[in-house]
Amino acid sequence: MLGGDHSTSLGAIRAHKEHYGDFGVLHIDAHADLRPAYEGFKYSHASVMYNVLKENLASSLTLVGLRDYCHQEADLIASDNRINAFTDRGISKALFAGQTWNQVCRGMVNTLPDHVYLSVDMDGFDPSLCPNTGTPVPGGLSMAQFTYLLDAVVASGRKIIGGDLVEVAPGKGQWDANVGARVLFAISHRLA
Ligand SMILES: [Mn+2]
Repeated sequence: MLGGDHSTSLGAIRAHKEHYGDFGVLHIDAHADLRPAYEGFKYSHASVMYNVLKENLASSLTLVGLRDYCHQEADLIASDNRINAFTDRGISKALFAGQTWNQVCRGMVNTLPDHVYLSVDMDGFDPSLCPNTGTPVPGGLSMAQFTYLLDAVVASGRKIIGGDLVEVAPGKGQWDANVGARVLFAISHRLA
């Protein structure tokens, strides 16, 4: 599914639940998107994963690249055992201390059940790859880290049953769209 802002993933995930039953969500994003509401609106891009959990659409949620979140979201991450968070800070810390990207990815993959729905917010990447996305945040994944992670999911025997790419805003010169197209291509090649 190609977005649109991140609120659009909810419909796609509902449809996958109906068709596939149980799966976990691998959520790549600078944000947790776990707010009960944003400025009073319950179905905004900032609440999409809150709604996924609230509607019991996913058995687990694995957040990767998280680096901008509020206290309320941190509390939910700490208290809901369906949520596994790999913050940008935690990832960097592991890499700086000598862990390999392969080891870090294995930790992420281990949190996933057999069936995986992939939700990719463009702002999960380093902003040099998405300068025109709505809410860019310093830090984030490189393209190579992203494709390596997807390969690690597939190599583990898990199946990526579907996915989405959201929050791509072309901007002047179309650079974000160029990257977005390549991200979409990378996802499509790894679907079960
Ligand atoms: Mn998002």
